[in-house]
Amino acid sequence: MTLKLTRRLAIASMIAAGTIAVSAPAFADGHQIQLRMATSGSETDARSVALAEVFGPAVAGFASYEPSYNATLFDQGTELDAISRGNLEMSITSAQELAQFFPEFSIFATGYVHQDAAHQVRVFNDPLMAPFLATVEEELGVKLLSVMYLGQRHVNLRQTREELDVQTPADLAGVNLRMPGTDAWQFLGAALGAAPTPMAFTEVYTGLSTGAIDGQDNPLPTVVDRKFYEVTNQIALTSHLVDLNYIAISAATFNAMTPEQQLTVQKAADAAASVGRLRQLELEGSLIAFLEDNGVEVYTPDLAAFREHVQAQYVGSEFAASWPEGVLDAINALGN
Ligand code: KDO
Repeated sequence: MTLKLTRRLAIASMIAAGTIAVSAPAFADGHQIQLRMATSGSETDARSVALAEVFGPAVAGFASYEPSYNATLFDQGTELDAISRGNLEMSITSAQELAQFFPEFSIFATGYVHQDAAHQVRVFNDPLMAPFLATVEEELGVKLLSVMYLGQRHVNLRQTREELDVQTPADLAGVNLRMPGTDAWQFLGAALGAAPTPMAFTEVYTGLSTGAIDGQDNPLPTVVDRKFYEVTNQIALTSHLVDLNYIAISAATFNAMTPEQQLTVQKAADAAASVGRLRQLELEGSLIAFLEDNGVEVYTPDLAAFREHVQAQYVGSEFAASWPEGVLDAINALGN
C-alpha cells in the first residue's frame, strides 16, 4: 500500500510542478478536438461498439473520436498514466486500475458488492461518488464521465468438470487462475480460493491454449468475444464480481471545451454507457446455449459458499482499511 500511496503523491506533485500536462489540448477552442481512446478490449466488445456507434457520432460536430483496441496503443493498465501525462484523451478504465492510485476505489472492485447493472448505475449517480470523482480529477487529471457495465465475472477453466467440479472455494485450491495484473484483482483471485496469476488480457487466449494458466475469469460475452471457449471446457457461474468500467477522459481536454461541448460529451458518454449496458445484458442472457453447443459445461456452484468466503477475506484486509467510513453501507443501501 505504501508504494501506491507514494505513487499517488508523486502524481499530485508532478501535476503541481507542471511536469504532467494539464494545459489545453492543441485542437481546442473551435478547432477539431482529438479524442484518442485506448482500450485492451476488442473492436467487437459491446463497450467498444457502443462508444464507436453512439459516442463518436454524437461528438462528431466538434471532436474526432479515435479508438484503438487490443492494447495496441497502450498496454493494459497504463492508460490512466497516459491520460495524466497528456499522451491520451480517453480510456475505458476499471476500479481496479484506479485503486492502484487511490486504494479506496477497491471498494468498487470487491467481490459480491455490486448486485447488478442497475445497482452500479445507482451507486455511480449517488452523492457517495462525489469525493471519489473529485480525487481522480484533482490528483490524476482524469474525469470519470459514466459507468459502463462489463458483466458478471465467472470462473472459466481448461479442466473438464469430470477433472474438477467447482462447488466451493476449496475446489479452486492450487488452480492457476489468470487475473488482470493489479493488486485488487490478485486479491480477488485469492479470495475465490484460487492461486491467482497476473497476465495481460491480450495474452489470455494463448495462456489458456498452451496451459500456462488453468483458467481465467470474465463475463460470458468476453468469453465468446475473445473465443476463450475454444480453449476451455467449463464455466462455474460464480458471479463473483458484477464488473464495471468507467468512461474516462482527460480533465484538461474536457475543461478546455465550451460548456455546450462538455454537455454533449457528457450526454454522449451516458448514452453510450446505456446502449452498451443493454447490449451486454442481452448477450449475458443468451450466450449459455452457444457455449454449451461449443462443448463448454456451464453450471452454478454453491454461491453462498463463494460469497461467504470472498466477503470474509476482505474483512480486516488492507483494502477494507482504505474504504471511507460508511460507504459500504451506503452502497448496500442502494441495492435491491
Ligand atoms: C480483463 O483483463 O480480464 C478485463 O476484463 C478487465 C477489465 O477491467 C477490462 O479492462 C477488460 O479486461 C478489457 O477492457 C478487455 O475486455
